[in-house]
Amino acid sequence: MREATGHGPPKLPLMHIVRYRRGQDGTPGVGVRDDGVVRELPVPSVAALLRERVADLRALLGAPGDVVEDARLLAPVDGATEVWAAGVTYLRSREARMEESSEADIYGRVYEAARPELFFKSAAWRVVVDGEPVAIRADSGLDVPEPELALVVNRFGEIAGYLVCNDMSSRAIEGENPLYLPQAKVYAGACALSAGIRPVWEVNGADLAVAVRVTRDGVAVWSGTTSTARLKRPFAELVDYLFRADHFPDGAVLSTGTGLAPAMDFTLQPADVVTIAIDGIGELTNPVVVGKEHFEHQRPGIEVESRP
Ligand code: DO4
Ligand code: MG
Repeated sequence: MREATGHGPPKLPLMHIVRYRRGQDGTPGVGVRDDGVVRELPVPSVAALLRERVADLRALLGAPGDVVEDARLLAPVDGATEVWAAGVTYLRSREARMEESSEADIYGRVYEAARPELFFKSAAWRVVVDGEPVAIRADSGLDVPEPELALVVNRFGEIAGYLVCNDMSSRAIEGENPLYLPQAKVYAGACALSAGIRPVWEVNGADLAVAVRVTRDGVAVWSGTTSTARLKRPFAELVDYLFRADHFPDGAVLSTGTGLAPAMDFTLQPADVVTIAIDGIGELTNPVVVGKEHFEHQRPGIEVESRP
């Protein structure tokens, strides 16, 4: 894991699909970043890539165009792509929820049930990327990052790639009443994704090490590791349930749930720095802020600008 400073360019030595803004004229674009070099792709958006089948996406990525100098990486989703998340897919998440909740039984039941817990997490334009702040709600007193592997799914329901996701959560609000889940999970600065999509044909997502570290004044105050091999449900099952009763014309990101949760006496504080690393996928580092004020500049169709 690189130093969790929350600053500096994301380290992406492997091949990733990226969205970027050119330093020179500010024009946005989509490209392939390989060994630190971004080359442009002849498409207007990541959403356009997710309208293609995986075989066609692979062919497109095989022939990138010119090198883009001084590309600043943006959140890896745009258009009508939605971010969804699965819950209670690891034993550790089940245990942690049962400990925090006034309704412990429902978490035990959903862990065992055929139908997974799936919930809407974010519109594309609200997603923050590596280096930008994530938030804790001003009206919550118990807050955690949730380090998760996210599936990038095209409009046909095929897994096209992987991302690192931080599914920021208010344990206080969810724990008070599970019907408050949307408020615990969906608010300004609650969804962070790593900058680059790892193409599915380049990496096997089934047994990847997931690591989290939270630093406070440079000192680690919580860290943990797990593996995607501990996920209770196959990726295909999660995607199947997501696509059962809806269309995703620009594809979807489906975060697969957390296998890491701190003890109940831990809560995030402003100025903490959260770093999540998933082997073969990437890293995601975000400083923590409190409240919605930090996200006033976010607008549909306008990417989140980096803050100094
Ligand atoms: O049940 C509530 C949410 C669970 C979740 O986000 C997770 O397990 O990762
Ligand atoms: Mg989660």
